[in-house]
Amino acid sequence: MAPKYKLTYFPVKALGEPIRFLLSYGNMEFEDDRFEREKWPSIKPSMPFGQVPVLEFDGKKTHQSIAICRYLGKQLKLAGDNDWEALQIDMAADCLTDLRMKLGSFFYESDEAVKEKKKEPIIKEFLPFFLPRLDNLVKENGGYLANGKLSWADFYFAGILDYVNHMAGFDITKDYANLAALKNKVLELPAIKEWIAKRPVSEV
Ligand code: GSH
Repeated sequence: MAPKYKLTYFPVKALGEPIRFLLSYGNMEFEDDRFEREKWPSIKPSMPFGQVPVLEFDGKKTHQSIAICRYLGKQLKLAGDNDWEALQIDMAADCLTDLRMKLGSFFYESDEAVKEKKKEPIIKEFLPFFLPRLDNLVKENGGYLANGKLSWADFYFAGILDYVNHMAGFDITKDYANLAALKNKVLELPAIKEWIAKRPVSEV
């Protein structure tokens, strides 16, 4: 029988990987549909809002990586035990989106001179402000992003980290022991280790 879930994405980790992590953690069999970049123009019109990742199940296409992770988190009891806990998880996840968007705001700039100009305040001002706070959040939460326990936001963090590091140009956890430990904790989960051992190799 075909797997119940099909994840359609570029042949990279990036925004697809947290979803792959959660599906793997939940032992939810999925088709890992990675398409070649040249095929994207013909695929784009069939995606709900012309973007991926898209997770298809029960005959429906779902999109928006955070929304999908929140949904899977609920299925896996990784979404907090009450509204307050869910809010803590959402806040952490939205911080990660802010981080990704900040880095993307210079990374995808094609004019090298403009790129450097946009990059400087993000690397020199935004990251030194943001990363200690994120690290401290993990410290205050006993090694997790929220509520002193594992949540879908931790999978989101570990899943997008290679992509974030690639855009930053260095490992953002290098000076932040709590962030590095959180990454390792997620990557060392048996189901995630098993997924990483069998997933296709990709830089980002
Ligand atoms: N907010 C969306 C999410 O979190 O899923 C962003 C999705 C997104 O930016 N997808 C990119 C994409 O589909 C790839 S990472 N790019 C191709 C395009 O927009 O044509």
